[in-house]
Amino acid sequence: MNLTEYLDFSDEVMQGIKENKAIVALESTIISHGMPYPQNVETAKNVESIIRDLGAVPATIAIINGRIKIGLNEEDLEFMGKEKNILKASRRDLPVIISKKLNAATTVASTMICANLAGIKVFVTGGTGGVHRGGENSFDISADLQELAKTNVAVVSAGAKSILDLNLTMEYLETFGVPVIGFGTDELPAFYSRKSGIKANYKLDTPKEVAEMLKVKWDLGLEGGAIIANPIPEEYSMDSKIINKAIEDALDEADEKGITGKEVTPFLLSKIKDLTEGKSLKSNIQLVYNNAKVGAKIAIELHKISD
Ligand code: PSU
Ligand code: MN
Repeated sequence: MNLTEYLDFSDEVMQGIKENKAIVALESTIISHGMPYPQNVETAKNVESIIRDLGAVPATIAIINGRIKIGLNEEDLEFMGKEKNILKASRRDLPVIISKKLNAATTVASTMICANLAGIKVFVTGGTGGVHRGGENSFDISADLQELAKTNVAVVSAGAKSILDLNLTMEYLETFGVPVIGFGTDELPAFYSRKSGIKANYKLDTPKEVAEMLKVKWDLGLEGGAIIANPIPEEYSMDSKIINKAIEDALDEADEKGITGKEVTPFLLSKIKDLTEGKSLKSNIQLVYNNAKVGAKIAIELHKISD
């Protein structure tokens, strides 16, 4: 396959590749389905600036008119944040969305796929999908986990939120050989709060250590990604009682309304935001910024030691 048959690189990303800079992938589901307008676009732009200021190049990924965009310009970002009919594309959705020339935001899974096609090794987001609560009966297990098992892209996140069953998610990742690294912490962070009560697999303290780990993993042919779980800064973390109550109520409502499939995560995120009067959104934005800082540094370190 000729890459240009499907992929469009933005001028900025093209330039970055030419200048031999580290590139950092960013997803778009968080823009189109994870946050309301206009905070979504504002956040996306700020995340890109943080990455640029650290000397790496941001590449936000989305599907526009069936083209895989590696890097979005301002107009594209605005479109992804404002337009109502943007689909949500995970792995299974890509073939139809691309062949039918549709518009779609990419999830963690499909962003990993596109980043990998573009040769990008580090990807920054807020939170990944996982095994949902009750997943042992519903089989609601995000395709993100399978992607982490097979695609060589590292994902920097703030851990997983308790709309998921964190223990089942960790078990699943263990089975599929995906390392879950606590960045500067022994504990798996729980997205809105720093603590989950669950241990991460390993604690690594610096971007360099993470980069060295990734190099070893991929040098040895150990396919798949890794989760670099970076706790939300203390000052933005939420009281776990308040956030857990909001999560419980949102889960109950999703149940009553019979929400299933790919609607579940966006529904829960938006409910939680309403139930916390926007506090969860504030935390969500800040944790993404914090992940962007760590992700850019990891990408730079990895770029230095990659051939
Ligand atoms: N978790 C968040 N914010 C998000 C998502 C997850 O805190 O925006 C998005 C990501 O794009 C993730 C997707 O890949 O939801 C997972 O959806 P599902 O559970 O349907 O696989
Ligand atoms: Mn699901």
